[in-house]
Amino acid sequence: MHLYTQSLSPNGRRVSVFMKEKGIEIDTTEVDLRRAENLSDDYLNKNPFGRVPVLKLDSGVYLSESQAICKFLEGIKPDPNLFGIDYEEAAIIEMWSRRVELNILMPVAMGFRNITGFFKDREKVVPEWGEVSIEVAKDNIKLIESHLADKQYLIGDRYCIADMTLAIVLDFAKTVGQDLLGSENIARWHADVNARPAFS
Ligand SMILES: N[C@@H](CCC(=O)N[C@@H](CS)C(=O)NCC(=O)O)C(=O)O
Repeated sequence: MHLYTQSLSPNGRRVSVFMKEKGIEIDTTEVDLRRAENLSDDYLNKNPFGRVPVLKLDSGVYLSESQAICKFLEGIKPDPNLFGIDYEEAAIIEMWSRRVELNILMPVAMGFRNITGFFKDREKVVPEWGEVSIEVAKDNIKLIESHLADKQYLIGDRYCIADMTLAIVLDFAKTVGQDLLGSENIARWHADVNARPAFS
């Protein structure tokens, strides 16, 4: 296997933290997003959407989408379980993963991309859309704050991939000046998740 990633990017970090949770090591090539290496013909043959991360499987297949890569790695190394121990728990974790991706990760990413213009060499940037996106993320995080009032983790008393994704997104938001960690339950939950060795 070979991993193409930018380890410090939020989606790159999703795979690298997941690998640490599992104790998996994979040969890795760091892709320079600033220099648009991810938009070269060679890279687009691996992922036509031109995004990191991509995992080349031993079968020769190029797998992209960080959650899909993590799911594959869970299949290789099932312990510790992060995707659900039976179909009911797997469905609940899927629900939370999608809630986190669609309602927090996406608006934070849109905020970052449109406010900073980090990728303005390759996409249209609309700062106002960025500001609106951050407001959306701030509203949505309030729902998670309430949800965590009587729970240690998103699905209850145990950590799963949805917690990992949310913590990485909130870390990223903070580094780009959007602190969504202010409320009590989120702060307690975040300290707990961030204390995991995989996050060090
Ligand atoms: N849904 C994809 C999103 C991947 C993505 O947006 N990656 C960003 C880094 S976090 C990227 O490659 N950006 C480079 C660019 O937009 O040119 C996933 O989960 O892997």
